[in-house]
Amino acid sequence: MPVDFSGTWNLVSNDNFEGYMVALGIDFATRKVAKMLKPQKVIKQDGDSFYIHTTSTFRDYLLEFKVGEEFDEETKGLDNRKCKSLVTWENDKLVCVQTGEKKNRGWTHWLEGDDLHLELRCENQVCRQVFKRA
Ligand code: VLZ
Repeated sequence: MPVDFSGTWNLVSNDNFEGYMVALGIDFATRKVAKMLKPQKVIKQDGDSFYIHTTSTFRDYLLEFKVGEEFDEETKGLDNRKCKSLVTWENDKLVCVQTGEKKNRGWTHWLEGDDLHLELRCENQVCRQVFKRA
């Protein structure tokens, strides 16, 4: 059985989100609000087609892509940059490389036990998030 990320997931831990937001150039006031949030992710996976909706009381962010197909991403409501994004499988991990103005930008999703993990990378900062099924 291939890995299936589908479901509704609630954030339970968020390590160094602050450092990640600073690396993205998010302003102080926005960071202050954003780091208090407990975002929820709704993921719909159909084979290699993904819908990942990150929602919160403050901002939300929708990403739709197919694994292996590069797409133009505009991080509206986040740092508002444009990048070329490509998501690939690395074994059972879903790895995104976001090529653009920011070096070393991307993220990785994987499942560990009943938890959904997300590592967010930008420049020299790594944010580690863990989600549990709602
Ligand atoms: O996740 O790129 O699941 O896009 C945080 C919303 C969304 C809270 C972070 C507001 C998106 C923040 C992380 C205001 C600055 C992300 C991908 C992997 C899908």
